[in-house]
Amino acid sequence: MDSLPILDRLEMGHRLRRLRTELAQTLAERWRARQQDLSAAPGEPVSRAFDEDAGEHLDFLAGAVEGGSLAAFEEYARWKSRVLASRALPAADLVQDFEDMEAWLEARLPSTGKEAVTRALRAGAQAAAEADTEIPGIPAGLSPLQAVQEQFLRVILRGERREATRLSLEALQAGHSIPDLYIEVFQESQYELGRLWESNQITVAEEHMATAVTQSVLARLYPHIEPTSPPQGNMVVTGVEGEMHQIGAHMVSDLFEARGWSVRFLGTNVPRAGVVQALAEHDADLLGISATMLFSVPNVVELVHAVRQKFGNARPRILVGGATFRLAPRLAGELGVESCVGDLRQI
Ligand code: B12
Repeated sequence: MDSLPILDRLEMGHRLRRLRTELAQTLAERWRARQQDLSAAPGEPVSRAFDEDAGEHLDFLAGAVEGGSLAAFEEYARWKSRVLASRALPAADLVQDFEDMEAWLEARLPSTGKEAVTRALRAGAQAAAEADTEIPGIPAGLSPLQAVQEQFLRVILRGERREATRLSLEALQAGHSIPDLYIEVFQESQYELGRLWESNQITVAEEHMATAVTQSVLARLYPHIEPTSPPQGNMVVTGVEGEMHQIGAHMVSDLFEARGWSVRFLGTNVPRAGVVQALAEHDADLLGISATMLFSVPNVVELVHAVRQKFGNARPRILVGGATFRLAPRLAGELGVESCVGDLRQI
């Protein structure tokens, strides 16, 4: 994976994604055959959503290959193990899935890049076999805003928009800064929502509701952001096509505005042509691209390419951030863009 050029990795990712339906059938057949062999074993046979699992395995495998990161697929294997274990589904199936995939893909992939796929699957199988299925909680005792954060989380999980706004404005009046509130309270609560969903303690609907409350609080705080620095230039911030996670990009937009940038925030899942048009209309000096999911790698590459093709290499500067770039840290360098691999505190 280390030595494979990015174009070869993208080509391999594309091939892998096309095998989705066939792979789902194959994993299902192999799994059923094994269930029959085990039919004397105690316990009810478990049904599995093969379309979903095979699609997810391929999406993340492709993303790891495209991003040039073995560690990203290991991270997926650990995450998926935790998700399965917390839903009382057998995490051991995952190791078997990856072994089945390796055997099945052997005859279906070209030699260029096949080794990268094999290595990722083996690393994934090992990570799944060794995975600790305990889900870590919020690091304790780190923030003076911890009490507010805990209260905020309880309130958003109940869907109480008014109370969430009141709490946040109260913290602001008590002298806490907007960046501190964003990171210590909202970001930590959002990350905790993820862990609660992952460990099957909240439903998708509860997670959506809580996120909607956080978004409405961000909107209520916006008028309190006063640009402090002298004007820095024009900026466009967007999430890539296919990417639904928007709050990170939203926070980045607000923070850059506070630092003197004139920001146009496009939201997320924006088609490439729309981003290019917005850059031209806003005469942008800087483009901020946000991506969370590993499977967003091809859309990040295509967006950077489209921007460079239209405007050249010098302007706008491009800054990327979000979990995708933490998982695939070499990608930004390969694309010739700046990156923020941590959170807003690093900017
Ligand atoms: C809310 C949420 C959703 C919502 C998003 C709604 C919305 N309007 O944003 C919805 C329901 C749409 C969603 C969907 C999915 N989600 Co989701 N989601 C989350 C959750 C709980 C919170 C995200 C969030 O708000 N984070 C808070 C922000 C502030 O943090 P941030 O994005 O990291 O941003 C900071 C930095 O990264 C950085 N940054 C970010 N962008 C940029 C850009 C620039 C330019 C810069 C400089 C910096 C920067 O600065 C920000 C501020 O510090 C996360 C949990 C998590 N750990 O993030 C899961 C999570 C990301 N989701 C996850 C999953 C699996 C999914 C789905 C696949 C679920 C599914 N089966 O459908 C889909 C994928 C959809 C898609 N195509 O994108 C997993 C990913 C696991 C993995 N292995 O990758 C997570 C981690 C949950 C979990 N613990 O299991 N999700």
